Amino acid sequence: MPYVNTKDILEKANKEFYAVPALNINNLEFLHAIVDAGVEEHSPVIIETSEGAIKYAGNGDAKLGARLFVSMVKGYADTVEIPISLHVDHGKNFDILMAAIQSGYSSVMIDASEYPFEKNVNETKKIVEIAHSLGVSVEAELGRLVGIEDNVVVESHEAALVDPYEAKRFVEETGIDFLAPAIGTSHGAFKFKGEARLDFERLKKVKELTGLPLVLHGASSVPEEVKNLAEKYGADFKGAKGVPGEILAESVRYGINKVNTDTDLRMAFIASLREFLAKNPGEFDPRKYFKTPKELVKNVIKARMRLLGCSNKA
Ligand code: TD4
Ligand code: CA
Ligand code: ZN
Repeated sequence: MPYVNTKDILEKANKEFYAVPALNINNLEFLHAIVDAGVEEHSPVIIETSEGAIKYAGNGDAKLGARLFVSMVKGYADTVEIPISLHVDHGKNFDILMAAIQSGYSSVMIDASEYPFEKNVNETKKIVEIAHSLGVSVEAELGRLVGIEDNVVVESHEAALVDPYEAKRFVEETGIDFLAPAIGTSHGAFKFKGEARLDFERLKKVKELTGLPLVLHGASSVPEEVKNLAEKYGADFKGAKGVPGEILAESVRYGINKVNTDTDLRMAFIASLREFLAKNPGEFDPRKYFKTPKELVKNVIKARMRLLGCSNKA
């Protein structure tokens, strides 16, 4: 069961009340770790790439990056038994979205959430029309992630979070396939100053009014053991704090089906790489020094798959 539409993975998750992690990559090594985790857990896998990742992979050329990612993921998917999809994360640039759709991505996120409601609807609709005509599914976002998004500081006030009645209208007017409602998370390693808290009342209401598969952005947990390992070998991650596992599990009970995760993978990789290099100062073969980082990234993903309930759902 190789390369599939993200919508198929998420509609099954929605029906059966679990979530699937959507895992960001920039290069081949993280893809290895993700696919190995999916195979070992017998879990479906969603790979996602930001616009920055697409440009990076194409060495500055987004069209090339999109083509390379599609051939890498499709080629890889053909060799395994689990369903794998490829998604554009936080798409804002029309040309990059078109390049991804035309290259064969299985889904895209159009992120026009910084605009007023009507403009968000119109921008999203435009992408839905093109994407659906080519069998590509679409995610959109309502509200803003708390913290810094698009270089704008978003305070943790109500206005930044999703309005459930707007969500219902948004879904009806745009025809999107899955929705990311802002409920209090943020990207990166520093999510909460005090106690971690998400707005589950809002989440429940959005689910009740839309019924769609829902996406949680900024969902990394910053595992204590990963943070400690990195700091033992020289990293400075003071104050780093993620969404605790119990809160993620609770969000799945209230209707989250896609859990976006990038920071945890980056941190696991760097923690293990620091350790390896500290212990093997003479090593300079990338195939050797990337081995333990890939292993730790894989283990972090496997733990997440078990937590979200997608193990053995492939
Ligand atoms: O959407 N994401 C991943 C964000 C990826 C950012 O990529 P660039 O650096 O290329 O812009 C998430 O919601 C995951 O958030 P988290 O930081 O919690 O893993
Ligand atoms: Ca946004
Ligand atoms: Zn995100």
